[in-house]
Amino acid sequence: MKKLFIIPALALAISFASCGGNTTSSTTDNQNATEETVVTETAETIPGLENVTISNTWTVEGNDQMKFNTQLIRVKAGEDVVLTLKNTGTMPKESMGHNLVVLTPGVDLATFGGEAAAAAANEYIPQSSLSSIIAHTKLLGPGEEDKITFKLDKGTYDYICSFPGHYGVMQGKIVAE
Ligand SMILES: [Cu+2]
Repeated sequence: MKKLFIIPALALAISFASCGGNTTSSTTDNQNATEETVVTETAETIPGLENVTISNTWTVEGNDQMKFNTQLIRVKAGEDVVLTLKNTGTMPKESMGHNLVVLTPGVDLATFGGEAAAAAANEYIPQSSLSSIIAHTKLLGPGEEDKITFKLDKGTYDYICSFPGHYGVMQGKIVAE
């Protein structure tokens, strides 16, 4: 539910940014927020990126607390990335299944999340948005794992779990450099 607030706040921040330089002191906070938002899109300045080792082999775990244990991944662009997702939980797939979906840059997570939630028949991989998906694992029940291989151009990519209600907290970034 929190993200329902965050999205309008972001839109507000962006609209302030487009107002140009003639802003009053009352908009300073919004400007600062906007700068931080923009900065996170730049690979070199993602907070904590310097602490992440570049590797093209990763294992990410999803659990019953609806969390990925890894939220920042760093890879070499143009080479195979081998990513394994493990569901370390014990809750049934029907109520706490997890997948990992790597999205193309610029995809709106809320829009995609909504389409995914409506795609129960296809394990929450929306056929209408396949062009937004670079790679995805299967939907995993407790104790299951799946390995996927894909390549990325240089850039920053979001990944999410597309099980309904999960993407707001189960999300991370892959930086390919
Ligand atoms: Cu999930």
